[in-house]
Amino acid sequence: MTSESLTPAPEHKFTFGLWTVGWQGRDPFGDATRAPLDPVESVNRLSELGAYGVTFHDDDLIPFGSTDAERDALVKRFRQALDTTGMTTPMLTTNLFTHPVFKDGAFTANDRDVRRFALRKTLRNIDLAAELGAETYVAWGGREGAESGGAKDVRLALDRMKEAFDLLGEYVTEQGYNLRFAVEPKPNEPRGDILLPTVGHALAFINSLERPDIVGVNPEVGHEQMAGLNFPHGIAQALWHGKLFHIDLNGQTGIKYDQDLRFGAGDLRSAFWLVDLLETAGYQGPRHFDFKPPRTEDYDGVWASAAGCMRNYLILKERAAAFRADPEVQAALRASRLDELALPTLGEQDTLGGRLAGLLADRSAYEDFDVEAAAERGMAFEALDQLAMDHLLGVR
Ligand code: 3MF
Ligand code: MG
Ligand code: MG
Repeated sequence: MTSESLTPAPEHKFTFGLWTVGWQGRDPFGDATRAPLDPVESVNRLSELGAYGVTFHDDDLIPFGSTDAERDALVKRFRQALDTTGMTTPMLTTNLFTHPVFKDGAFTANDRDVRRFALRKTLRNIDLAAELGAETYVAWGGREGAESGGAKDVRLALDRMKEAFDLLGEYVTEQGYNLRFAVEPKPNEPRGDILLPTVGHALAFINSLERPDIVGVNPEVGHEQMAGLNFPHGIAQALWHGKLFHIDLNGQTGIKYDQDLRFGAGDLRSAFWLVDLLETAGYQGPRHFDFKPPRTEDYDGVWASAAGCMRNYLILKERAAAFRADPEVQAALRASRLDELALPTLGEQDTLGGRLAGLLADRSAYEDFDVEAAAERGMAFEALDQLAMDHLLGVR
């Protein structure tokens, strides 16, 4: 492993939310442990570390309630930092969760005027996203949910959610913006239960929209793991549907609160398989980090944590490539019959005389099939997994 291959560079497409390195460490039990961070400083420091760009919620750059003049000045200054460093802004999003007005949600708040305000706030920031050349607009419905059963009619709330996405889709289409939406699922926190809790729920919801082609998902490592799900499996399915528009990388250890650890911390084996998948499946989008440098850290620790996200990705990319290139691994994959999984279940002879005719006439598929012998065959998965472990741990 060369130090060059572990040096982040813009071609790796590493991006960071302004709210990640800018998190001041305020949590439900404790005050901020770090001073506010100037977004321009974040752009400069992340650029020095080798990042490709930054992403942000409207309020990360333009504090809620700013006047138009203040907004223009902040955007101008920010754009100058982007121009000077060459940093990009591939994704923008809306903060529809911090202000108390969103305490019962935004697009699905019971209060109709809150829903209308949420739409206006989003449309305004979509204009900025287009202006800054973003191609993805993420929608995390953090407050879309409930703590109690009677508080939300979920079917009506989904009607309102669909209405919102249909309107936003109509807007970007009419404006001619080159912008696609990415729904970010999360099962809970800050609401007791959040709507569209997993990748699967989000994919099903997208199918009901008027413009499903411009809506995909932005899955986050920790969010799926909070639901006890296998993140690489969720990503594989999103890719299979052509819906992986964006991704939030971070670390999580099991079913608990949203830890937002740096990427690679938490479930390391899952991170290995995730990087293996992203790098072999042709995912072209940004490798976006949505983590929180722990509140124990000062700003040196924040930048060390951000650098660690990128370094861990590059280490895992190296390890996964070594795994795939290893002749013993290739033999082990064959021993586990992964090549056979790639074959269609029906063959050419089955299609003679109708699709099922061949299968129904094939005695070797049923009447003469040696079920007991097939049941006895080992799958050799343990040897394969140990090879993966050896590569991950750097002993091969
Ligand atoms: C919360 C999140 C969010 C989203 C963000 C992007 C504040 O758990 O992951 O971060 O990623 O809103 O839209
Ligand atoms: Mg999160
Ligand atoms: Mg996220």
